Amino acid sequence: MPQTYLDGAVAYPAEFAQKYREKGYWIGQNLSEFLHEATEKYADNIAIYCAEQKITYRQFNSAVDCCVASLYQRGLRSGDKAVVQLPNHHAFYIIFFALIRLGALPIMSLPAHRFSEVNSFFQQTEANAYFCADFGTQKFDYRALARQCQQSNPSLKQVFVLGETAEFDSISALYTLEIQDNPVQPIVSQASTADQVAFLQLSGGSTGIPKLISRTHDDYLYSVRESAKICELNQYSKLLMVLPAAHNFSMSSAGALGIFYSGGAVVLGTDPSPETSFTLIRKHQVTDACLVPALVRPWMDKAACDQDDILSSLHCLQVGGARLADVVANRLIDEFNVNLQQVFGMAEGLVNYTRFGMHKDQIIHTQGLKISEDDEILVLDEDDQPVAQGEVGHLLTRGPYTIRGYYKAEEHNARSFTPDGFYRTGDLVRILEDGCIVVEGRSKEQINRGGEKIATEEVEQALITHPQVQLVSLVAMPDDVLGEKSCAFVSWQAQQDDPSEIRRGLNLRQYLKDYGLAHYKIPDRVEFIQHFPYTAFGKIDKKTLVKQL
Ligand code: AMP
Ligand code: DBH
Repeated sequence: MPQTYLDGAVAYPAEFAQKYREKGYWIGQNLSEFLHEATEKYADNIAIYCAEQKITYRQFNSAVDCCVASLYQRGLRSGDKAVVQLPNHHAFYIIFFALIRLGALPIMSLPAHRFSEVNSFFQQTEANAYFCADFGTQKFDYRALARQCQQSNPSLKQVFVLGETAEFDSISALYTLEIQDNPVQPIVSQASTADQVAFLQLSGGSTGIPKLISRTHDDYLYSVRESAKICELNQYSKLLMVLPAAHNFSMSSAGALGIFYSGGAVVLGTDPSPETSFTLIRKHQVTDACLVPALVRPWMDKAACDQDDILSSLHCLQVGGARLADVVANRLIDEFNVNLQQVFGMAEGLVNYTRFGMHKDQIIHTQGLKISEDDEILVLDEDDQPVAQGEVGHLLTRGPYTIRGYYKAEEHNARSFTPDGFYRTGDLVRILEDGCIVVEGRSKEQINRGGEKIATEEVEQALITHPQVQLVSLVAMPDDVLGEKSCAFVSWQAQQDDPSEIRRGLNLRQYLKDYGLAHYKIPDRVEFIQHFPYTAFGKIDKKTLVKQL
């Protein structure tokens, strides 16, 4: 392990690192150099469209330099850590690259996160800075969240706000998008070397709070370059970004970084509705878009209603994050003439894509092929033995861009990784003869609500803090639109003036909001029961609960 590797991050074993370098996967470039290279090649191309603003690569890179100097002036240093929770706005990319160029570590929070999650990021990392919006697009006051986090985390010294700053520092004051006659002298890059951790990505979490995923420059950029090739991006590509920008899919599959690698443009939108998205697609002649399955139907409905052939105008529509129903994939291709690409990935690493030249059946019924021939894939049964070819089993993986352990999670890592470094993804898959992977379900306790992952244990732990809740269990229920929704089974300690069950359910949901859980984690349904079913081992039997739905 390199001596200076970030504390708490699990490094790749030396022999694997050597192999990945020899094979040309890891090229020794860090993300700061990556942006410099893009700027040298594509200086006058537009990199980002954000509302009425157009930002060239030259402006982008100089804004990053300017931001590095400002952050340095305000006391941020190499080795610092910062939780970044910003809406889809150019500030997000500028802050991300500025922190990296400064040698500080961004922690990629999503706008939907609330106190429970954001606070846990500070607790786990002792981050000393927080970048947030005033209200973002969610009518939620992130400055109040900042104050709450400051109270419980003495490490948090600096808060930077986009918009109305209140008592905090201003993000807009950190940089300008104008090219200056006398530019700020850029601070010599303090970015970590390519083999070191570049930033912390988040998992949807399968137990408790989301886990932190340390990604190195080398491994991340390998996946970005290969993804950009698979997605056939070039300097004329324009990618619509209406999913949260910090998500791993949005960042790297091929995402904004794939676009920056290719010299194309990211078109930012803060709302994924078809109305807003179609307007942006038309205005900017967008070529590519990435969506979660839950957004596909409203997009199709709007296009059908308006007899609009906008979807077929795209070079590619990517869908990933949760299983896309085969019938929907079929409709996209047959009725809407879409060049569809399914994307099955995870912030931990492994990403699979259907390829453009594939047979229609492969694009509709599978989640495609892995990126790298050195993505090692195992499909195992309950006893960790390989299943027969084509059979369903647990997916485990190891490779040149898949982590070897979560950040500071030794105990959990012992369960989620095999001793020889395979990641237990928790997904149930099947590998077809042509090598394509099909996702059949999940074995881990996670609900996938239209691509937003809910760790059941986290919501259960929040519910159980309610004084009248005795026992809880959160399960997935099938949903036509979102794929899955959540239902909480609750046993309730009755009191004399107990409200009706409906009122109780409403109160519980409000309780969870006040507790600080993200909105998408609040159970869609609450069922009150007297007795829980148990397995032979004495655990609550979720399978039987699901049957009661
Ligand atoms: P995370 O570990 O939070 O990054 O979430 C990754 C998980 O999302 C995967 O392990 C899958 O369970 C799920 N997922 C992502 N893409 C797809 C897809 N195209 N089809 C089915 N499940 C998916
Ligand atoms: O769901 C995911 O985490 C995901 C989906 C598609 C992902 O991380 C990715 C592509 O890179």
